[in-house]
Amino acid sequence: MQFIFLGPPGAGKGTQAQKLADFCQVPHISTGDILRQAVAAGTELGKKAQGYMTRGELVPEEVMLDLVRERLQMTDARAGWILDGFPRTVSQAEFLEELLLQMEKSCDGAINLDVPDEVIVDRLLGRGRADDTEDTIRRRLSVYREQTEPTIEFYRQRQCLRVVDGNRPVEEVREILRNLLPLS
Ligand code: B4P
Repeated sequence: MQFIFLGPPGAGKGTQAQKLADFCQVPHISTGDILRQAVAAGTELGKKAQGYMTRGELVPEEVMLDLVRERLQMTDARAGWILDGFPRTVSQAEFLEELLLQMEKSCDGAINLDVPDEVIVDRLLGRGRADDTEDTIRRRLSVYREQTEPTIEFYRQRQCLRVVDGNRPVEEVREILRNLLPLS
């Protein structure tokens, strides 16, 4: 089972991807979490990523592609995964498609959590992470519109896009997502 979470910052990707991964008993792979852990540990990866994250920009492609390739090839990911935060550009989506092909796997669904901008700003200001200041949130939203939104069309064309209303209580979104699973 391989699912991808798309959607704007604060749409609830991290929240729902974790729940779905627990339910399906596969790893929740969040590129944002991996980068934040690297920043906290002061690793080379963290040093490269920190400035981009604080400014609300995407971390460069050459860093992200190696990171995702290595993570998806780990033993615990063999039976499947829920991927959250990747792809964030069409070129990341093309990379993932090629990688899955090489690994003889496929994507079972790309879930786009749909949430209006005003709700996103309120949610993220309430969360209060280091990159959740109003200026950074606005920047992340504009980066999302320019660079990430085109990935929705990419998956629509491949007929694996599922659009889910993310502007509902957490438990309602969780139920909608469980009902998308082939085994439920
Ligand atoms: P991410 O960690 O992916 O963060 P996010 O998009 O802001 O949050 P998410 O949608 O997961 O929201 P959450 O569930 O937490 O990225 C952070 C940064 O890392 C990026 O800006 C970029 O710099 C870098 N990065 C990551 N991946 C990259 C890539 N592939 N390429 C380049 N750079 C990359 O929910 C947000 C809040 O809403 C929480 O407080 C939650 O409790 C609340 N919430 C969730 N669902 C709710 C609901 N249904 N109702 C009410 N509140 C809800």
